[in-house]
Amino acid sequence: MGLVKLLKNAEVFSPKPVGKKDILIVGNKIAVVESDISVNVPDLDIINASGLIAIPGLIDTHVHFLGGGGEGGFSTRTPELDPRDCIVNGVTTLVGCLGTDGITRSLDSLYAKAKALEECGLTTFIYTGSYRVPPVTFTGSVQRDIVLIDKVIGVGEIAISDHRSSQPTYEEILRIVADARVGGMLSGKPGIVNFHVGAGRKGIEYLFKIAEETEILIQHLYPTHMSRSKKLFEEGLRFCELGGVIDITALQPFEKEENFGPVDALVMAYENGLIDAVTISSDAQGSLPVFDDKGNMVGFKVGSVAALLHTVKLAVEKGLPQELILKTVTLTPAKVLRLKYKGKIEKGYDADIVLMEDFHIKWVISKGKFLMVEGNVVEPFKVM
Ligand code: FWO
Ligand code: ZN
Repeated sequence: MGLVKLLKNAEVFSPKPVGKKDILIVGNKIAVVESDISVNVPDLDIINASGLIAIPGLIDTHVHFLGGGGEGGFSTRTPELDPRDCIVNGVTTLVGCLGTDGITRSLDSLYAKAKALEECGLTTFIYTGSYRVPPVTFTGSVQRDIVLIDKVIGVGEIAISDHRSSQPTYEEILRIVADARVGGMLSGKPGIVNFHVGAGRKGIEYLFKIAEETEILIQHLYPTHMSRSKKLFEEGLRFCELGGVIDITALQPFEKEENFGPVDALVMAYENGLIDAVTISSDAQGSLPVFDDKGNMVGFKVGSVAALLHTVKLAVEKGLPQELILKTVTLTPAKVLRLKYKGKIEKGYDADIVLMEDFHIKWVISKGKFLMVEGNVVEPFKVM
């Protein structure tokens, strides 16, 4: 495989639809997106992408790299992420987190797994902390973690309004957000706090208070699981009207959309003109527990990265504009994470490109490297 690759005649969604184009890749970058590119260099890889659509590699901002779970005892812990799942589902950039179990799941292991996934050709980042406040950290301070640990881009998933949270006070949450913001400023990172929002009645009350009563910019507040209920999502849309971005958890391939779910949320966001303020993440490898009214876990499933494209497909089949739905898993998360060169198929951007036909992925290119060729995942995998 050479350093120069030419994808011919793809229907490009950048995510804006730009029609049939050739895409020239040089090294790990997109060099040109044009019609009829002809280039003459040795070792040129030419891929005939006729009949395929090209979308930017998907960006998943909430993945339990190590697995999570444990809410029903040790036997309910969930398995760690297999990089092949990411490639098969077109996810090329991921942010890893710890969840309920911040005791037996460590930040050191999370960092190591993020490096392992990077060795397999993906782009990874992590949140410091876990559900609990005060947050577990590498260095004793979330601000130092963000400034000194290269892959740390923020704090999360900090649980609020949930029977599994540490019942943090508003002041504790405010201090974490303030430290994340300055940590981000000092290191050129987003300095976001990814909040796990449970079903509790206080919803994202704390986040509104921070946005409305302090100098902290709303972009540092990134609540997830916001389509957990219609009521919570409506509260989330009000947060978007203040300039915030909210994240919803994708519908897992094995789930049925009950009374309210992510696709309903996407329709509601679209109808309110707020689709650009919504991202979708998978909660992959996290546990999706079900509790009875006494708070006992009565069952659980495991999240999958497959949920991202699955939810995009369902939303498109429901008639929502493909380019706007694609933005929720490409350009919008890239903006939240302040990844200047991700989330678009455009000159100068990282060559993270997925070629697919009817949502069946045929080729995956990540940072200019083939990770999937004609439907087959490419070895070598340094991990597995
Ligand atoms: C969500 C991750 C939940 C873990 O509420 O937060 O439990 O640590 O593995 N998952 N607790 C899933 C719902 C959004 C369906 C997590 C989990
Ligand atoms: Zn969560």
